[in-house]
Amino acid sequence: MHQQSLFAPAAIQQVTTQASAMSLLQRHQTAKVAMYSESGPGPFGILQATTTSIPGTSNTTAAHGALAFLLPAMVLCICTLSMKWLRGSFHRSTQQESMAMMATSCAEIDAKFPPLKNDNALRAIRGQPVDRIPVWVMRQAGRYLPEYVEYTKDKEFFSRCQNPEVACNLTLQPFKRYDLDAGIIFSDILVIPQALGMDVQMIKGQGPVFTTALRTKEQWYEIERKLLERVGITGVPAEEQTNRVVDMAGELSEALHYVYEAITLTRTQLNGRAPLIGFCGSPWTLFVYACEAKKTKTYTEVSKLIYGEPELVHRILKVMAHVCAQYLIRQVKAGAQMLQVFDSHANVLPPKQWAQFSLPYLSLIADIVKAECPDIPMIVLPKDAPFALDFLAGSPYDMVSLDPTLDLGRSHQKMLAVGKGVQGNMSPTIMYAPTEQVRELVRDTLTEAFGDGSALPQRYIANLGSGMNPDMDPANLGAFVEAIHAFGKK
Ligand code: 1CP
Repeated sequence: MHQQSLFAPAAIQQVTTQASAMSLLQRHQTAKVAMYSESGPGPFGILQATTTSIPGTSNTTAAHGALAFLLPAMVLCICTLSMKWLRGSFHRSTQQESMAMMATSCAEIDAKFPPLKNDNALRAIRGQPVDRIPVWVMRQAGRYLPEYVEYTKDKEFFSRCQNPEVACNLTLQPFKRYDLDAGIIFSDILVIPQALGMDVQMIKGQGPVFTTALRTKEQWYEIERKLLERVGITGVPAEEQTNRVVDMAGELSEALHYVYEAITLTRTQLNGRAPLIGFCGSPWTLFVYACEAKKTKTYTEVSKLIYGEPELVHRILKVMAHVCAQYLIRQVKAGAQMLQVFDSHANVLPPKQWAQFSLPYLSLIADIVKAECPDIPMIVLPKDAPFALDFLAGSPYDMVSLDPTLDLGRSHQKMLAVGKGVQGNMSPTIMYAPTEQVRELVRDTLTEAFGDGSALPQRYIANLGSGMNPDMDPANLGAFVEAIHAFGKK
């Protein structure tokens, strides 16, 4: 297996150097400041002008002294300003502060549902002891199951997501076969662009296709204008639209009521068998889909925009992040017991650009969600972007879902050291092995990562590094789940 370096690449070391001057701030906030420092013109232009002078290359002692005195204050000030920009208007910050005071605990929501009989996945995220290694897999509801194919043959993809009863049945299907430790609500990450007014179709053999690619400022202004119109606000100058949309993100996310209904129904019908996972796509990933409009190998259009029009991209990402956060909060209130944010297109960006265009928005989502629902466990999946682990060690997420290129044992140790956990990361290709060999492969991977199983690993959830494929044998998922559960049992 490829050995991922435990040493941070240069971009991360730069972040760390700058962060050391900011001990007054939380780690993830410091990381954000450093990340913004090279985001070019736009909302973070001021950060660029200031933080690029940080590294301490000045020749005179006087300058050093002044810098040492001024730097923390300057950075604190800049950080506050940039956070204000990300969070929306000053008015919005005040609104969020009062929201935090009315925070909803998971216990309040739990009281409305059947008691949870298997809480191993939640215990793992919280760092509590588990009875067995918890396991679930991505796309556990999907086309590899004959009953899924049969049940969905006359139902268009998004109509399945929009019908709470159908979404509930699909979520529960894999539980009839497997002893899973979590279920993920049947939906799709692309329901958010749809809720923002974009037309997305799921085309057989092609995947998601957007009727109109989102590539210009004018298109985005029009989307914002229509969103505001939907909530009864008209006549706002284009430059002020973004903050107004951010202010209305909660109301706008009500368009996804069918997901919340599906969650409430599914959690009730799961009857405490395992926790239910709510999810969304990361703003970056959603933007890639909207901008490219259809499958691409080159990511030409989105790359042109991040380098050519970073301000526009940040503007779009900011709105998406606020809508994602409000969407997740509503999923929790509807009954979701843990959350996962899929940054499925993390691999499109080099580390430095990922730190500018994805990480701040991932962090913003978790900050907003946790201000409202402080004890909700949150997992983030930076797909095929092993470098992201170092950045996420300082983020508000509780657990990082690893891709198969990362060394499981070392990544686990690294995250344990910062009070976080890991999920994953077995290669989905093991599902193509003969069934007996699947068991061996699981056993070997777990032994290599965690020893002989005399003590079960803390803060670990087993999963594949990415989702089940339609041509995988359902029997092999059964063997996978059983082998995970057998680990450490004599
Ligand atoms: O008809 C079908 O079965 C189509 C396959 C399928 C399924 C089962 C799609 C199309 N979406 C889903 C449901 C889905 N999507 C779930 C719930 C089911 C479960 O996991 O048990 C979840 C969590 C998703 C999330 C999702 N959708 C992601 C993130 C996960 C990942 O794979 O990175 C992404 C990228 C999508 C977009 C998407 N949905 C579907 C396709 C074909 C795609 C494009 C994938 C790509 O670009 O490679």
